[in-house]
Amino acid sequence: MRRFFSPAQVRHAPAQELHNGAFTDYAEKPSRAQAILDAIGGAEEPHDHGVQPIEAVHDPDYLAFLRDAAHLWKEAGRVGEAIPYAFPIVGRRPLALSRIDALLGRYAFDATTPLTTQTWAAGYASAQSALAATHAVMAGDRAAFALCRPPGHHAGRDYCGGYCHINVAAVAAQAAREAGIAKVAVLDIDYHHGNGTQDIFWERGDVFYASIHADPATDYPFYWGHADEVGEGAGEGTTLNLPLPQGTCLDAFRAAQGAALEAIAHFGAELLLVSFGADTWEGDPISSFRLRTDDYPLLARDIASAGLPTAIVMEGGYAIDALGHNVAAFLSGF
Ligand code: OKP
Ligand code: ZN
Repeated sequence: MRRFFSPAQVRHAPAQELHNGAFTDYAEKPSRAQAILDAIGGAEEPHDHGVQPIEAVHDPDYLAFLRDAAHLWKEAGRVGEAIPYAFPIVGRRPLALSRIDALLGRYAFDATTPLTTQTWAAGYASAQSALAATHAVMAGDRAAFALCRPPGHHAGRDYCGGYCHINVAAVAAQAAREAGIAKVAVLDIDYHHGNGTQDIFWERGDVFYASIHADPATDYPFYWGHADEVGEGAGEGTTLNLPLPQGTCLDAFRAAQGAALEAIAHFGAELLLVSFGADTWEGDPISSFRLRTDDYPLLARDIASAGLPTAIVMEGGYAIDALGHNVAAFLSGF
C-alpha cells in the first residue's frame, strides 16, 4: 500500500494545551508522525495539488485567519502561544472583528487548539498527503494511507478546534467529487466525533458521513455526534452517528462499524475515505474505549470487504509508544 507524508507536517508544534484545568504537554505532538513512520517503513512525499482543493472546503477569511493568527498575536505583544479563550456564543450578530483575541474565538470552537506561525504550513502539507492517497486510489490502487498530522475531522468550513485546522478528509472527499466520483463516503472511526466533517457535508446528498465515537453525553466534542443528527435538506439521511459508551470493546465497536458499512453500501458510495484514529486503543491517555492492537486488523478487514477504493487518513491516537504498532496493525488488514 502506498503511504504519504510530508516533512512539513511536523512544523506545527505547540508547547502546551489546556487540559482538565491545567496546562499540559500538547498531546498531538509532531513525534506521533515519526512513531508511525518508523512502524510502517517510511512514506512518499505527496505531490503538491495547490491551495484550490483546500479552498473548495474552507472559507477564504478562515484560511487567511489560519495564516495570520500567530503573527497578529505576536504583534499584539503576546509572548505565549495564540490560544482562543473568548467565544461569541450562538446568536451573536456578524461583526467586523479585528483584534486577534476576538478573531481566535470567532474561528475556533475550543481552547485546546493553539495556533503557531507554522500551523498553516503543516495543515496545508497534511491536506496534500490526504489528496495524494485519494488520487492513488482514484488511479486504481485498492487502498492508500495518508499519514495526516495535524489531523482534520474537528475542523469545519470556518473553524478550527480539537487539534484540527484543515479538514483533510473533507478536502479529499471534495476532490474526489470534483474528479467525477458521484458518491463518496467518509467512515470516521476515531474515538471522537468528527464534528467538522459532519458540518461540512451536513446538507450534501453526495457525501455520506458515518461516525463511530464516544457518546457526546460524556465525551468531547460534546455538542455534536448524537444519534438523532442525520443531516438536513439534500443531506437528510446521509449523516449517520453511532455513539458508543466509554469502555466499548471490539464486539460492540465491530457491530457498529458493520452497520455503518451497510449504510455506506446502501448509499451507493464509489469511493471510501476512512478517518482513522488509534485513540480507540485501550491505553490511549485521553480516551476511554478498550480496543486492543489485535483488533485493528480485524476491523480493517471488515472495511476492506466493502470492496471500495479506500483512502485512509490519520486522525487521532495519543499513546505514542503504541501508536506505530496500532497503525501498522490496522493497515495490515488491507
Ligand atoms: C482530536 B482527535 C480533554 C480535552 C479534549 C481535545 C481532544 C481532541 C481530539 N480535557 N481535548 O479527534 O483525536
Ligand atoms: Zn480523536
